[in-house]
Amino acid sequence: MTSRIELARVDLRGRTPTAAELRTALPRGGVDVDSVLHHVRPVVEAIRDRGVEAAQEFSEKFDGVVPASIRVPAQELDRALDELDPAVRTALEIAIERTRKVHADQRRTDTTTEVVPGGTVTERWVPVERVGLYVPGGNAVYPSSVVMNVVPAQAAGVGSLVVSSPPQAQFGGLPHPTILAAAKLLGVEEVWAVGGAQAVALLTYGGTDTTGSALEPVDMITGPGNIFVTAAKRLCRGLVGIDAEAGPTEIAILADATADPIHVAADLISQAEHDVLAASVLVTDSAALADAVETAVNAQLEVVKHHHRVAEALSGKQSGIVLVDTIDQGLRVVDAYAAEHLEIQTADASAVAARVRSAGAIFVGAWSPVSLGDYCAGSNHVLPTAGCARHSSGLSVQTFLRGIHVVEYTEAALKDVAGHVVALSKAEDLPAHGQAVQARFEALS
Ligand code: HSO
Ligand code: ZN
Repeated sequence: MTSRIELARVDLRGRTPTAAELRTALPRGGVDVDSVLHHVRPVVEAIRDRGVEAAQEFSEKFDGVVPASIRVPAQELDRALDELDPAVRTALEIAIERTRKVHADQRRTDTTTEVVPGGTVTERWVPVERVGLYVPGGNAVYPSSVVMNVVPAQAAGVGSLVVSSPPQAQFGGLPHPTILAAAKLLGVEEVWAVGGAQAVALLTYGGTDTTGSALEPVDMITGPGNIFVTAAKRLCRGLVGIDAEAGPTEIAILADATADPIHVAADLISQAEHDVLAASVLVTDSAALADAVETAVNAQLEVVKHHHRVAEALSGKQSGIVLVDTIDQGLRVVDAYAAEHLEIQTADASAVAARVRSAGAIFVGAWSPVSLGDYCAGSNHVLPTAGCARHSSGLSVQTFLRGIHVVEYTEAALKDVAGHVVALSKAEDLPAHGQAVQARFEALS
């Protein structure tokens, strides 16, 4: 018998808080990335200055093992795939197929706009050249995250992809075999056995492996990681592009009295399983549902494998139940919260979902749980956390594309607009700008 947990309650019934007030009233955690920057900066600088030699020292210190070669030999990728559990292989193949289907539809086409006769602007979408995908070790092994990062990059046309994951002592200094197998299944041939902040730095600066092969720096780094990985991304940003600073996972569920409390409880628990800092929030207009969910959570906790992690996440200040008067008010709450994952479990869930403005991904109705999206829906599971869904989207083909404007004007078209360029350049006290246009039409005086 384990002790009963209580979900914190925020009672908004009879109140009309503004969006700003809601943001502070709602349960939300937070990770203080700044607080570890001083630990991470020396790691990044050591890799910048001493490359692989320093990376190997950090692997020994933090992972307790030094890989023979940071570049994982090709035969190890083959072996990992050969030895992969067939049921997992089939599931990964289904996940890859569905994710590819959705992401193929995200591809952009170039557009050419004829602004005036003889003056065009073309927007050309060009993939990032080389991308590093970080895959964490630690609490869980995430081959699904390999799929979610690699598929959009490949669909965008990224030519060169490297996966980096911590070396593991129990696997002789190689990354987890399921990660190697997932990379191979996706056609990624370059995998490095390096993790943590040192992986982010090595992807940024590159180096030469102990076997003499070059570890080429990347242009962009994507993929989740712990606070140290996030801090390293923050320090390397600029030299490389990054996807986002991923925080602990979040689920919010907007539910009414028609929802099944057992399903709601199971979904809240499912994301709490990731991390003691994960957030699970129920927003409901039904006090009876709130009570039933709390009872169901406690019943299910008795049999949950990662009991301590889940119980800590659910009883943390970042999780809880928000009581509202109506689903309309609930919509204002979930918009202000801007969850990474938002489930709608109400009557007429599609209509309610259509009114949501802010969420990383929305899961509609009783048969679309977040775990489906984590693996096999076809959607991407790398999503904005910590309220960033108010301004950002999840990983997509677009993440890996750069839009380049290509400007092409004829002499006549330039001449026609020259006076306006000159006027604006004078207004900004940058007359040489105007002169660059005028010089084409009159001799310099
Ligand atoms: N829910 C996580 C993704 C994940 N779940 C991977 C299971 N494996 C963040 O969206
Ligand atoms: Zn998950």
